[in-house]
Amino acid sequence: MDGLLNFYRPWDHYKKGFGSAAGEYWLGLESLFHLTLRKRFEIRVDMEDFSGNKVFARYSSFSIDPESHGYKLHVSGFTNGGAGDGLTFHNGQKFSTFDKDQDSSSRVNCARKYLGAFWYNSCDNANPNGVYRWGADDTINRVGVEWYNWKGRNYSLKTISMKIRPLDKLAQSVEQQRGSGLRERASFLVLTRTLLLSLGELNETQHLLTAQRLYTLLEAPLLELAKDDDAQEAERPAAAPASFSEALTLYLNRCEQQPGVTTPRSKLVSVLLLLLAPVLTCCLRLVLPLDCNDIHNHDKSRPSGVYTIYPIGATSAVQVYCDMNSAGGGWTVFQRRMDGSVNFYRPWDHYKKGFGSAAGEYWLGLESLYHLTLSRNIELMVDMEDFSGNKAFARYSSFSIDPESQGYKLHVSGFTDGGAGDSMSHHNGQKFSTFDKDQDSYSGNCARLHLGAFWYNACHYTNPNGVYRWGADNTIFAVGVDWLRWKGWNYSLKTISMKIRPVQ
Ligand SMILES: [Ca+2]
Repeated sequence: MDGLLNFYRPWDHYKKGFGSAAGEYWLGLESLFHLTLRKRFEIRVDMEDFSGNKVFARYSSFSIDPESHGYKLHVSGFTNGGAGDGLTFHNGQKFSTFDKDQDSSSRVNCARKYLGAFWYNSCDNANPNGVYRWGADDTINRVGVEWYNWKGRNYSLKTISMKIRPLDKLAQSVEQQRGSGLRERASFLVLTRTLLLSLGELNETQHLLTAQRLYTLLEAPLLELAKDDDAQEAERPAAAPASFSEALTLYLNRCEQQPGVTTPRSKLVSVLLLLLAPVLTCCLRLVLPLDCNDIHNHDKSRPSGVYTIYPIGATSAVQVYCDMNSAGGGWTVFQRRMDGSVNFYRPWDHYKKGFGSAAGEYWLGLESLYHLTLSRNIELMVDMEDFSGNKAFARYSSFSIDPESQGYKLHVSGFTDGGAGDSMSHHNGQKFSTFDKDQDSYSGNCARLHLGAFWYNACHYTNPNGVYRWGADNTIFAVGVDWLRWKGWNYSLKTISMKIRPVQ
């Protein structure tokens, strides 16, 4: 739905599930198997393109076999909702991931070739777990979030969701209740998260955690509150509210009925603020550090971790990971890959503003980076690790980028080898490129060709924002998280982090 989550993942992730129910996610094959085990299920696939057109495909029968049978898919009874039949082609196929090839192609590993995970045949009519390519793109054939029968091989959908429900009526109503509970919880999480985002200070993960904590905190008292109010009114039967949303509605109605009481919405906000106070207080700082080096200089005992810095002044609070250990510490990390959780194939405005979570994978943002390197001498360190536990680094004594008006042009020099070799000097003097803003030195579009975003030349010696490919893979040339001088073009690193600090 938004291209925030990476879906190119190994078998155990697809087995257990990943992502967040409020956003992009995969439920997990094991849960799916158990859900469809005892009842007859139908499946509906809803999708939307980037022009706002919506269609669906529906199948009256859906189930999957247990893991011992490769979670084999059984789907039939197609009804066309405008999307065409993308799934019947996959009927009878086992589930395949890049590290567990159970597809029907003897020539290729479909998951590696089409950068997804699915009940691949040889290979697909639908690739819902492919790369979120933000619309039409035929640079690399068929790797997007594709539904062939509607938009062809090289159109990556804006949204797609696959949903199931039991055919049997009684079971259906139970399932609907359960579903509405989940929806209610999800919409509460979204609401609270939006509120928290407007308050600034916390990152995405913390917002979600806080929202979840608030839900837990508020659910019982509100149910209790609404129940008490009901009991006091003699003319009404004292029916206890059945759900959280019912309790919340009752509570807000009471507030509205009493004259002179603050409006329900502001009341809800004040309740949330009250509960948030400790969280916010601990985040407020007396000083506004520009970068991790400021924090490090203020107190050399502070450990590595997530801190708030202010690269563009008091209103520019942003969370970063500070490396307080490497080579004397005080490093501000502006790019980090470590577990393949975040999707890095994103448009210009995402790379300008930054994305991800400072506690995990993230990109700080070109605008912050520009301000951090402005009128100071800055050095760059790139730390990396392969899947065998080997570590290496490359260090550059000078690093800066130009403003957006100059395409955030890169200036990097003064290489010192920490075993990784020099893959950055090749990019010196290049502007930053994303798939939707080609400023590279190649006739084609390097970002689309290498599924990343970087100071591409023609095109790269390193692709730190490429596809997290979990190690060696030469199926598609140089699209991984590569560092040419250490592991070549077809080895996607386990971790890489790019960090800066003022020259000491
Ligand atoms: Ca170009």
